Parts: sequence; structure tokens; C-alpha cells
Amino acid sequence: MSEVVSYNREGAIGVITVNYPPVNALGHAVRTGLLEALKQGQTDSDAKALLLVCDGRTFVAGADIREFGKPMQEPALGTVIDTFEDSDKPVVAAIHGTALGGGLELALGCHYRIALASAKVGLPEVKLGLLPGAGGTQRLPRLTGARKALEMITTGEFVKAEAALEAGIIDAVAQGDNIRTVGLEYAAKLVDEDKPVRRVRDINDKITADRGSEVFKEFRKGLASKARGLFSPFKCVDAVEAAFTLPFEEGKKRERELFMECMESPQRDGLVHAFFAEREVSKVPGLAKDTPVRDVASVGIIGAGTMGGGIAMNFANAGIPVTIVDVKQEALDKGLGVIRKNYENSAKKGRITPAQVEERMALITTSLSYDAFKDVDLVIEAVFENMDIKKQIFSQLDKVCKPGAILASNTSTLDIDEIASATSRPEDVVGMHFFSPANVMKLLENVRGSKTSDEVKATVMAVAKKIGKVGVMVGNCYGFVGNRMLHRRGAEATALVNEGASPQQVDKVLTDLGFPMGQFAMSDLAGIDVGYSIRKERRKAGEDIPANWMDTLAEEGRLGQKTMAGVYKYEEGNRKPVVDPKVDELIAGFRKEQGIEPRDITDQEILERCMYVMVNEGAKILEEGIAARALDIDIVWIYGYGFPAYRGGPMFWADQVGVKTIYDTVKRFHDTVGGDQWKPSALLAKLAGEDKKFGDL
Ligand code: 3H9
Repeated sequence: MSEVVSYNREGAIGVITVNYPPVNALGHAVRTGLLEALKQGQTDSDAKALLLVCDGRTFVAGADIREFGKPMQEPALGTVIDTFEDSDKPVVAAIHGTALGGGLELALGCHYRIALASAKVGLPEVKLGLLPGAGGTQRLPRLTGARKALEMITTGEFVKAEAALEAGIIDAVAQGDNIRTVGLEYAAKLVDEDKPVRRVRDINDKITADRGSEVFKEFRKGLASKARGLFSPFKCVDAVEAAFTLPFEEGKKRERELFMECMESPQRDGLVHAFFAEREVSKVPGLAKDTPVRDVASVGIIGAGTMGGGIAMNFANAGIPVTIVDVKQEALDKGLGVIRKNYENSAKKGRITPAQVEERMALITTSLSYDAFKDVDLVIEAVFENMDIKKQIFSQLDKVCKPGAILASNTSTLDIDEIASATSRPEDVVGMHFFSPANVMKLLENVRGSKTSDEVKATVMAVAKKIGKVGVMVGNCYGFVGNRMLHRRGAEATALVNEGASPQQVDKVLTDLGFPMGQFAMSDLAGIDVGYSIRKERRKAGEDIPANWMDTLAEEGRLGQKTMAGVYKYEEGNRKPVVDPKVDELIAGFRKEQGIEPRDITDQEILERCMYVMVNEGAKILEEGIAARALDIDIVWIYGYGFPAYRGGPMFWADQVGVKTIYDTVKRFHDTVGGDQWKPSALLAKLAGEDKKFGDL
């Protein structure tokens, strides 16, 4: 008998148990084991019905994603599921945890399905650039009709047990927590009632009802904007539609063809990389798994601005009380007002209930005095980027906070060690860099100072998880991982416009690559004055940063969305950037003043200069150990800056483009464009020389 699937009989029920931690994925051993156990059940003359149940935390959570891209080993999952459906003894799937992807497809191949009230089901293949490839696109619509199947399959949403019952996906919901007992009782009842096998493939009433429906057209139209640039959502619609136009067996064949198209697409590679990378970043190299974690049961925040308020919401959402301190009562009142408005907007959209708005608001208190931080476990400073002010704040925190409290800064660029030097406890000081809007963006860049203790590092990673963020541990340097690379891209994009490109040409190249917005639309969102004041500071410190047209914009008061004009202009109540001829004039004036003769710049040059400069900087970041792995950089960019997940992040993208191609181009730009940003990274040179990838590191 297989080690991961077992068969035993309890009364009249033959029980097939999968035990393949962590999530009972359908790897080769499980597929083989399922067939063997089914055979045993069929030949066991005392078994009147069969029960499929899983040990551990969950029902089967899908195909084994680690097997993708490798040669498929028989038996194929589709064959296993068909064999279950063909069984002449009724088979019941008993679901706890999550039945996902191939897991739900397996359950749909069973004749009856019961789930614990806490369970969820879904077909999330689309999130991996795939479609359900083991009959899911043909069986699910037979139970739910076209609309619900399309909704589930094109979004990958998880559906709670009660809703799954309502949609016809499962037959019963059970209270209780022991899935084996629940399943056995249900199967015994079916035997008592002499229920027959009932094959989903033979259920056709909803297929007939929705045949020729407009719903497919509607979904394709919706996806054109919602799934811009993506491949598999459209294939999902094609596959579901096949359930309505073809007989079951032929529909399955069509599903298979479409599945293979998705499997071979580079987007699948990128999304699977992103899936595992998101999980890997939580395992910080050099930080022992059993490092003790401090309890964070209350939090203090300094600064009631947009950032401080957004950060506070994360904790209130997680049920953790927060105290916000600011210097002026008006700032606190305004900050609280914005938070309430945000919550009320969520309630209007039905994302939370009005009662939850009040519960969360009740968790947020304010104060004008640091004394309010006496007992908190974590303080996050979120004031503007000024080292002197931050040092003053940390020296005060050092006096007020209890021993063991974690003192964090939300700085996006500044030196954590220098901030820590203002305290007597640098081991408790760390960076926690949230991304704006802080209540929405999933990234939390946790910055370790040279003296930050392991316990503090482990705690801030745990805090990220608790508040629903993806935490990435990075080292201390100017701009850390994300902004260090972004500033390189920003400078290059600005230089391209100095030389002859238009801002909208640069932005289009980036949005065509899959970014939700281009460099300059993003500058308008963040505020043109932000970059301008950073450049001013750096010039003051003696850095050679040439004048550019963005400085002129700032000096003319075009500060971005907040002044309704920046690189683009904006109309009241609309965030859509509109090209402004005045900016073209301003740029032309700047070029004239500087004696620059504009030239035609190709989209390819824009792509190479904006993207390769980031890859080169990313390689330097790796060389210096600021990021532990290329995948940490990828996650920072996917969750902090909207890098298209289907391209896997900048370093994974670089591997797909070819490290050698990038290195050769970087060298060429070093000679032609010049500047420190084009000095080839030693790591990039080494990888190119050895014909290796970042993924090989
Ligand atoms: C599919 O089914 C295709 C078919 O239609 C057709 C085939 C022909 N495989 O997320 P967690 C690992 S496509 C392998 O931290 P949670 C994960 O890497 C698949 N490994 O836990 C991690 O490993 P480690 C469709 C998997 O409790 C560990 O399990 N299914 C798989 O926060 C724990 O994961 C999906 O897309 C897998 N399928 O969340 C479901 N799933 O400990 C994907 C997880 O080494 N999975 N691992 O870091 C999930 O959404 C979440 O993992 C789940 C648990 C909700 C299940």
C-alpha cells in the first residue's frame, strides 16, 4: 500500500485517506495511491460505499505545483478522477480546510460532497497562469451553471462551504470539527437510503439552460480591462464555454489543449515563481526557525498623516489596539477623520459591516504625549524623511518605552543604524517600511540594522504575517531594495525625456510591460516634490545630480495629483493622467536651455534603459547582501510597486530575457550613456560569464 494514501474499512464504509503534508497535494505518489486504494475499495465486498477524506490541516489543495514544468508521470490526474467517477460504488468526498484546484476537481469526480462549515472550495489555477486541467471546467458548470463557474474559474476566488452548498457545488454542510466522523455518518446515511452513484458528467440541465447564453461574451468583455496582459483568464472562458458547446468527453479534450497552452506560457512560469517566492521570503536565511518571537499586543504610531493612519488601520484590522501620537490635536483629528472615511467607504462597498467600522475605530486612540507609549510592545515612527527629527524622536522613545519594546521607523530611505544610534538599545531598533496606501499595499520591507537582534527580526516578520502583509527582510542602505532600484529607474526615465522621449512614451513602455502605471504617472501620485526634495538634499551633500525637467516642474508648483497638475494634468474627481501640452513646452524649454538637441528614442531603448538599470542595481543589491536572494527582490517589486506577477519580478524577468543579453547592454550603456548606474555589477558579469541565471544562485 502507498505510504501517502491508505485504505481501511469502518462498518460498511471503505475509507480512503490521503496523508501527504503539508497540503495533501496531488503528487505522483498520491495519484498512484488513490488509484490503488480505490481498487481495494471496489474489490472489498463488505464496503457498500467509499469515503475520501484527508488527514492533516486540509483536504487536497491541488495538483503538486512543484511537478509543473517536469515530465508528467502516469497516472495523469484526469485519469484518476475519471476512475473515481466511474466507480460503481458511491464515493463521498469529505472536505475540511480547502479543496482547491485539482483537489476540488477530485471532489467533483466523487458522487457526493460534504464539507465542514469552516471549509472553502475553489479553482485558483488562474492565479498560477493556468486553468483547471483535470475536468474542473467541464464538471463545475454542470453543477453551478455558466455564470458562477466563470466567476470562480476566472478569478480563482475561494467559496465558503455555505455558499458552495447554495451554488450546488457540495451536497451538505456539517457543523463539528472531525471530518472523518462527519464523512462516515454521511456515507452511512447514503448507504441506508440506498443512494445510487451520481456522476456530475451526466448532469446536464444547467448546460442546456445556459447554452448560447450571452454570459461568455460578457465575461470576455469584462476581462479585457480586468485581466489586461494576462493569458490564462481568457483561456478559462474558452474552456468553460466548451462545456456548453461540446459533449463531455470532447469538452475535456478541449480543456486539456487549452490547459497545455497555459502550461507552456511564460506567464505560468512567472506566476508559479511568484507563488513560491511569496512563501520563501518568510524564511529568512540566517534566522533560525525557532528564534523566539515577542508578543505584539499593542502598538504606538508617531504621525497621523496618510502613512501613519494607513499603518494604524492594518493593526486595527487585525484586532490590535493602536495609539497614534502627533504634535497637534488638529493633525490627530484630521488623521482619525481620514481613517473613519476609509472604513466607511469599505462598509459602503460591503467589504466590512458598519459594526466592524465601529469596532476598528474603537481600537484606535490618540494622544499628544509620548507617555501614551509607556506600555506598548511596538512603536512605528511615520514622520517625514528628516534624519534630525527622527533621531530626536528615537531618543525620546528610548526614554519612554518599556524594556523589550520594539522601536521601528517607517523610513523609506534613511540609515537605520544612524537612527538606532540615538537610542541606548539599537538591538530593538528596526525599519518597517510600509508602502502607500499602507492599508492596501501588501509589501512590508523590514530593514535590519547592523545591531538589530534576531528576536526583533523574527518578530517584525511575524507581525507582517499577522496584519496580512508579505514581509521581506532586507539590509540597510540608501532606499533599501525597492526605492534604491526605483530611484535608478526614475533617474533613467527622466534622462530619457531630457534626451528626446516624451513622458507618455516612457510610461506607455512600462504599462505595456504590465505595470499598472508608468514612472511619471507614479511620480504624480507620490508628489513631484518628494523626489525634488530628495535631489536637493543629495545635491547639498555634494552628489553630482544634473538638473532635469522634473526640477522645473516642481519649481513651477506642478506637484502632481495633489495640485491637479504635474507631469500630466488632472480633471476634478478623476485620477486619469491627461497629456498636457504645457509640459511639452516646458520640456522643450528645458532642452533649449541646456543645449540638448532632442533625438528620436525607440521603445526598445526605453525598455532597456528603464529595466536593465533596475536589474543591474538589483544585482548590486544581491552582491552586497542587502537582499538575501533574487526572489526577495522579486517579491518587493511585485507587492510594493505592482510589477506584473506574471513576469515573476524583475530578477526572474531578467533570467527570462537572458542575463548575458542584459550584461552586454549594460556594458554598452556604460560606454555610451555613462554614469555610476551603468557600471556593470560584478555579479551580473560573473553570471553572464558562466552562462548562469539569478535563479541558479
Ligand atoms: C492544479 O491543481 C492544476 C489542476 O487543475 C490540473 C492538473 C492536471 N503544491 O500557502 P502556505 C506548499 S494547480 C505544492 O504557506 P497556508 C507551500 O509551498 C494547483 N506545494 O499555507 C508551502 O510549502 P512550504 C491549484 C504546495 O495555510 C506549504 O504548502 N491549487 C501547494 O497559508 C504551505 O502553504 C492552488 O493553487 C501545492 N498545490 O495556505 C492552491 N499548495 O511550507 C495553492 C501549497 O515549504 N495553495 N503548497 O513553504 C494555496 O493557496 C495555499 O497554500 C493554501 C494553504 C490555501 C492551500
